Amino acid sequence: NVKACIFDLDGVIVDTAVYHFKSWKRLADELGINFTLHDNERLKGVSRMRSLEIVLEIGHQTKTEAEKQELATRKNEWYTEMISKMKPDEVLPGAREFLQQVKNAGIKTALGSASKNAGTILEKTGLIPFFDAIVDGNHVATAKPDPEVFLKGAEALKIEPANCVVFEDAIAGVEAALAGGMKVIGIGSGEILNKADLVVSGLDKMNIDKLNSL
Ligand code: B16
Ligand code: MG
Repeated sequence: NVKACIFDLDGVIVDTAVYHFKSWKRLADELGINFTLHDNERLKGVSRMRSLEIVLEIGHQTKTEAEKQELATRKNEWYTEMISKMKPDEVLPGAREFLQQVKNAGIKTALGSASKNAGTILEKTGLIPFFDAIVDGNHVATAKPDPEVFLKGAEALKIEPANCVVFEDAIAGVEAALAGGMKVIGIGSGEILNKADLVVSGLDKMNIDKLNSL
């Protein structure tokens, strides 16, 4: 008896990883760091500051706290410039349709994202009306794999964690959901997300029957 679905944003509902990559790449180029698309995998689901630290680690560079703030801000300015142009057709296949099915089934929905830019992305893609609650990087103190972001989502919906299902594409996110006592559906590869209760390649492969079969 699933009463709420909590969705991660990047990698589940939209693919903003490409914009994150372009802006981290631009910063890395300026710093003389060779940052590849493969390296970018390590940044998925991870906070902005931790992402910067990973980029610096790849380049064997150290920066002061103040320098890191400045670099993270610069990356975010390029990133927000790109996402300000996002359109509703950038929603991943099946995501809007599944959100609608969930709503029609009387199941509550929340967003549980690490991004501080989640509000802008939902607005530009026209997805705000699909969510009963939005919890993002602006509302949490601890990052995934800590369950805080999902527990806050459940609390906002007034649903017990045991009756919530989380949709996640990152290992840290799957761990966060399990740590919060929730069921989790992995979006992506079953090999990587092997702790999830079920793994599908995308929300286009989801339906209410699969949700209730958990
Ligand atoms: P921002 P999610 C995460 O979103 C991204 O996967 C991750 O790559 C990014 O660093 C993080 O948001 C923070 O984003 O810089 O916009 O605050 O997957 O948790 O929806
Ligand atoms: Mg994600």
